[in-house]
Amino acid sequence: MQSDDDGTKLSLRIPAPARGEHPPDRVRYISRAGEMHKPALDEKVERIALMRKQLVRVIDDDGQAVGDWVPDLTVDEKVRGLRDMMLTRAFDARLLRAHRQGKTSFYMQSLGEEAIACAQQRALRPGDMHFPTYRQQGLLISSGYPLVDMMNQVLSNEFDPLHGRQLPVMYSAKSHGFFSISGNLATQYIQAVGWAMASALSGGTELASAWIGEGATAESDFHAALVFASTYQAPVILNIVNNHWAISTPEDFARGASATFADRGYGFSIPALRVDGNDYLAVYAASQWAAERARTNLGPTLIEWITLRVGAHSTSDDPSVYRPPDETERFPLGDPVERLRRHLESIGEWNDERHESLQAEVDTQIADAFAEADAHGSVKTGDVGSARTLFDDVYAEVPRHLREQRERMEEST
Ligand SMILES: Cc1ncc(C[n+]2csc(CCOP(=O)(O)OP(=O)(O)O)c2C)c(N)n1
Repeated sequence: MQSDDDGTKLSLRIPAPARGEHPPDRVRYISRAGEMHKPALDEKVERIALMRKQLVRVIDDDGQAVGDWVPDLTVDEKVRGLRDMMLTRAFDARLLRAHRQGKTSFYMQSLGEEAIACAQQRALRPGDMHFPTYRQQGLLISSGYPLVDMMNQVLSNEFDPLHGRQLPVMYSAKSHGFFSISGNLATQYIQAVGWAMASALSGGTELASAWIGEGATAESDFHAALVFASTYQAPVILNIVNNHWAISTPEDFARGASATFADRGYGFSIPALRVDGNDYLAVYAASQWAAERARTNLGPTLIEWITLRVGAHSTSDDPSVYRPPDETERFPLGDPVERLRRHLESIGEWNDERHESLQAEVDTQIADAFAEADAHGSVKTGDVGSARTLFDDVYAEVPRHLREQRERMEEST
């Protein structure tokens, strides 16, 4: 039908998911390892504009670390990185099993994405503050936070450090630079920028690191955060974890007509990189570069990490109804644990025997921690925190109406 003035009939582009099919370009613009130049920290944003369309990679197909972005890490530090990732993976596997055993009501794993959180944690300093999503347990694990405390939180037992205030997996650990996770997506992005601004205003030296999944970048909080970060040149790293799925929604929905999520930074004159998120060495190097920029008052850096959510979104999700069954095998960036392992092998510092022994050590650590947490009870045993503490730690002074509710609750129990 034509409009009154005989103009073109208007229409919208309505994204439609291709259920169970492989999109033709699962990862756009794959650069070769070592291909990308490492710019000076203060390089003008226009001169590195193409970095938002390319991909920083360090570990090549043979396991060698190549190019300008090779980070200055000792063999021990690389082995520690491998251990952090394997520990995170084993932690996830055990807690996923705990869900099947009815010991927790909910769990979210980070399978396939471990390098991003584990390497960035090691690249930053104590005192810096992460504002994570629910998929960055690797930050907390690599920081040395007690595994038993994390497990107590997930099992919702009496030793849960958060006393049942938060959904399982929504940790909070100020002492370990881990801001409370919010279930409301994207809120942490503006909080991170605000925290970074406060750090600078108070003459501090600590930077903030904001975390978001690619799907949640569609939230207006994400865009508001970029306005403030660029206007005030806040000392913040703006991480976007592009794991290709927002529950069942493919990444191109939130990306819209842009070629990449890193494009979002360019519009705000924020230097933006795309980085291979399954390459521990690339993640470490890019995080260090962004941290150095923030520490020397050169402002924010936006990094789109390319990875794949290998597992289900959460224990409430069944991905078999929407994703191709062989997606992981066909993912071109491989597995982060296997890639770092191969790198260590290729430089003569690793072999199957050492790998198996590290795996056994990690599995024992997780089994021991789980046994300790499980002994404190879980939702299955009913050894959960008392409802009487419901209003504690929320208000400096509990308001009258809540005091009355607590009294009524005590009378009825
Ligand atoms: C404001 C808001 N909208 C929607 C949801 C429901 N929700 C929870 S997780 C999720 C998907 C997020 O995907 P993404 O940001 O890509 O992160 P990922 O889960 O892949 O790590 C949605 C829509 C929510 N928690 N908060």
